[in-house]
This record gives sequence, structure tokens and C-alpha cells, in this order.
Amino acid sequence: MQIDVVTIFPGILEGPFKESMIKRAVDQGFVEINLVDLRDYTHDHHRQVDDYPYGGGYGMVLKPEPLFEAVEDLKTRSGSKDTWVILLTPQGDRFEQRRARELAEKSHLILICGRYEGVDERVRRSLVDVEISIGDFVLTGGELAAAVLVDSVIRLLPGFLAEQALADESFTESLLEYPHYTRPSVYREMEVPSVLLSGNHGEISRWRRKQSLKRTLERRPDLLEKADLAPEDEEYLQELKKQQS
Ligand code: 9D3
Repeated sequence: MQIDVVTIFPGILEGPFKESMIKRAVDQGFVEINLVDLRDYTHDHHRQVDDYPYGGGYGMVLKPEPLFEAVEDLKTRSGSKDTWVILLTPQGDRFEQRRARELAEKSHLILICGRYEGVDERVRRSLVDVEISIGDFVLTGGELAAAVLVDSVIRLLPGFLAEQALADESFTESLLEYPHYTRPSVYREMEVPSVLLSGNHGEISRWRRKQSLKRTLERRPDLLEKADLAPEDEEYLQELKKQQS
């Protein structure tokens, strides 16, 4: 996979892609990440990428020409037939795991980081395939949102994570995690639940499943609606709800 990130602040993204799992993915050739400075696609002496909004009002707007030229150049150079152009913007579709899985299938992504009050509408309408927001909070620009998206897509690339980790994940995706413990078995008088020390794997799985259900009911009941639940799960939830009331 090739990922091009078009930004006026490439420096913001230099760090996140040079550490840990993403660095490994790049080093092992799973993905090529290019930070593309939008100013490299200007032709004027001031390398101007933004301008005043027609009709007046607060803030600046990213000009269409550098964005069109950058995307066209990146598409031509990659030669890929399934490029997706993604605009990171507060107005976009909310980013979810489903979308991360969809993006992980593509061979070429071009991410455009929004800034200022926005981008010229003609960019949205004829250059961009999908607009994405990472949630209902205000950032200063799309760069950190692009880093979040890249991180979540890269870990899904075929062969990158252990099969087992992904299988466990798809099973429990719609539930919150059960509590984790490691040594020591007693720390400052706080004990690890004895079931985890029992060596009884059947009981351990059942305990973990119940803990996930309980935690999800308490913190994210909305997730239970989409969850793939077994009859025993439903029974346990009914029991918990009775106790609550
Ligand atoms: C006046 C309306 N504001 C929208 C809420 C303007 C505005 C605020 C922040 C325009 C751009 C930005 C910069 N944010 C992003 O580019 C952005 C973003 C975000 O702020 N939150 C969640 N996801 C994203 S993706 C890109």
C-alpha cells in the first residue's frame, strides 16, 4: 500500500510514522508513506496555498490549484488504479473500524489535511472520494486526524498483525475488553481474581466474556445493540439488568 499525506505542515507527521508499529510496517515494506508538502505545488514566489473566502467572512480557504495539481501528480506517479482521495474535515463521515477495514483493501490512499476554515468546495466536489472526521471535537487541522487514520489502517494490512490477534478482535469488536492482570498476583493488597490463577481455561473464557458484557453494559450500552451475542450472553445481561433495578 502507498499512502500520500498532503499537508502544509509535514513536520507534524514526521514523528508518529517513525516509531513503533508504523515504523515496522514501513521498514518491512508493508506500506510506503509519503509526506507531501502542499507548497511544493504552488508556482508563485510566496508559495501561497490559501486565500480569502469569496463573499467575505472569517478565516482563509485552501486554494484549489495546488490541491488539484498535487493529487493529479500523485495519482499519475503511483500508477495505481484504485486510489482513494480522502479529505480529513470536521464535516466528514465519522471514522469507524468498518471504514478502516475498507481502506486497508486499497492499494493507494491520498489523504488531504484540512486547515483554516476549510478547502475550496470544488476540491470536495471533484477531487475527493470521501470526507472523514475522527469525532466530534475540534482540532486545529487534519494532520493528527490523518495520523490516527493511518495508524488504524496499517495495523489491518494483510500479514502485519498475528492472525490470532485479528480473529480475537473480530469476535469481541463490538464489546469492551475484559480486565487484564499480570504479575504480581497481589500488589498493595489488591488481588488478581482467583479464576485467572486456576488454570481452568473454560472458566477463564466464561469469566472474561461476562466481564466484557458487564463493562459494556455499564459504559457503552449502545455497543450491545450491534453485538453478536450468544443466548448465554443475553441471559447474563438480563441477570445484570435485574440486579441494577
Ligand atoms: C467554524 C466551524 N469549525 C468547524 C467545527 C471550523 C473548523 C474547525 C477546525 C474547520 C477546521 C478545523 C480543523 N479540523 C480538521 O481539519 C479536522 C478535524 C477536527 O477538527 N475534528 C475531528 N476530525 C477532524 S478531521 C479534520
